[in-house]
Amino acid sequence: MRVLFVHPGPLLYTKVFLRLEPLGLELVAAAARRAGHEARILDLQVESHADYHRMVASWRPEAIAFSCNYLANVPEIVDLAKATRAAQPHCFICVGGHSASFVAATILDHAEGAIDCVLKGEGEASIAELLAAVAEDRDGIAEIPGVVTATGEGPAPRFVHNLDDLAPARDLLRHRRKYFIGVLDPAASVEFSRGCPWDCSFCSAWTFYGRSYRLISPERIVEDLASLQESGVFIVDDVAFIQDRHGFAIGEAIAKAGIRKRYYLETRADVLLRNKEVFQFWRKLGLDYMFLGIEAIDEEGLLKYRKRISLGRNFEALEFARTLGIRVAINIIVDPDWDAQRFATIRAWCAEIPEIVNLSVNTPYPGTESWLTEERRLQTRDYRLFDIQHAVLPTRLPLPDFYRELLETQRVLYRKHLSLWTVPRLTKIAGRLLLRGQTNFVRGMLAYNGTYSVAKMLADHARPVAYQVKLPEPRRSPLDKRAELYIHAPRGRAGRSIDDATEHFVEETRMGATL
Ligand code: B12
Ligand code: SF4
Repeated sequence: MRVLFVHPGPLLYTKVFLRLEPLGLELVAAAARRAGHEARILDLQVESHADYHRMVASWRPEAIAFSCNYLANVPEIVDLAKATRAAQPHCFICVGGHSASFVAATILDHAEGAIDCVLKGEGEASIAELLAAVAEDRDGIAEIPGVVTATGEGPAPRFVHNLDDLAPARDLLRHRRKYFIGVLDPAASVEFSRGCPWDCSFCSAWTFYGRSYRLISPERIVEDLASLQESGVFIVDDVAFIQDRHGFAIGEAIAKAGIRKRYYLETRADVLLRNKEVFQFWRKLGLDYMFLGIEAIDEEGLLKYRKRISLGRNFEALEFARTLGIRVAINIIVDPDWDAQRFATIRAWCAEIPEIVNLSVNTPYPGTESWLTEERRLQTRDYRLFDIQHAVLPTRLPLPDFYRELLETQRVLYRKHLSLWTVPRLTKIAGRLLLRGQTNFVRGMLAYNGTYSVAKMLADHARPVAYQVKLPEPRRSPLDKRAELYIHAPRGRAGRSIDDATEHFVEETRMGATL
């Protein structure tokens, strides 16, 4: 069958700071190709809707599979599906990915028959079976693990048997040089592990994978890295190097193979402090950029996000990260409840520290524990605003003032970040990238003012809303976590490839709300 795999368009963030290779979609496309299908990928982060419609009209795919990792992309995907159904009534249309898995039935409702099914969970595990059923007997699709149709739901999604058996179809991307993060331009995405053993109530990384944590072997990772043209590598793991042994083993295999890349990763402050030597070793291998989720700069804020780490440990982690001599970015969660004074405090604090500070607005997401357990007063249910750049919870300040403060703070931070670079490195790096024909980083910098403006943010809120996020039913009984929360059923300790000491460390630092 001819199968077109589609990644939806960019969100606000992607226009300025980074744009990443759609690794999950490449893995699913590879599984379809292995099963004998002809696969193509279209990434709307770098191509247009006109390109999409042209491809559908000329290539006439028999099936189209959309990737929906981000809730904010739901309306775009539903509208594309409706337009496609009108033009090609016999084409089978399905949606998969992180967010789609949590709101599968609602997506089908919005689509009014234009989407045949949502395939929940890891796409590689069932895509071949789904496509086989589409080719032979469309009525049989409801029997496939993870499938949700308008009339019912199949068995629970299956895990991929062994992550080492997978290889992304990187060759199917049509514009490989468009992916970057900051000065790592171009950058490819690589996976070292999958899942997260912690259980933060505001996060859906663990509910998707049933608190499992699986590793990819150093041999397989080296093979993948060696095949990459890109000098930059974005490690997509939720928390990098949880298990020190794995981090060392990958590093040693990379050193032995003589691979030289520049890496970006994200980790937790307590993991960084626990596994200092691993990060020092990776610095020598080319670790260039690290993202630490600090979330708040006061105990009250940490308590709010129920982070089981003290402020002191967070600052200790920052101190250590500084000794590595790499670029460190930290994330601060902006609460819609903040007043002007609070923004001013953050601006003053951020001006004093050398790190790049990223602001994200506290946004509740379906798929998280807090979505189901906490009373939510949303001021909007417009999917497109659930991108952690807009405020979907009611703001204490009038909305225009909130955005004014937010963007002013972001602008101060961005200016600080740029000035750190300007003298004289930024100009040199930008020049070098432009000479190599890599314009993503420079274009991103130039796009900042056009992308982030109070008028534009407010206009985003004023758009007509065709589809609204569905609120959870009011609770009458306590949360049944297994039934209501997880996409992949938890396998307990056996599902986590970590040693006992690390399991103990996770137990001590997780929120402890679940299995
Ligand atoms: C890497 C990452 C990014 C990368 C880019 C990812 C990309 N281009 O694909 C960057 C840094 C750009 C990013 C940014 C953001 N991210 Co992000 N990101 C992740 C992260 C950590 C891993 C994703 C990943 O690559 N995993 C590895 C691959 C192999 O898995 P995968 O993509 O999920 O694909 C699998 C399945 O989902 C499924 N699948 C995927 N597509 C399809 C398609 C079909 C047809 C099928 C059948 C199956 C299927 O099968 C795949 C293989 O098993 C996830 C957390 C997580 N664990 O999922 C958060 C996550 C997806 N991001 C999140 C958020 C909030 C954001 C931002 C909005 C935050 C911000 N700072 O502004 C931005 C917006 C990005 C944008 N689109 O513009 C949230 C999503 C919340 C939501 N419900 O919408 C997550 C879940 C993190 C979290 N814990 O809350 N992100
Ligand atoms: S440590 Fe917490 S916030 Fe980070 S990915 Fe895991 S569950 Fe999510």
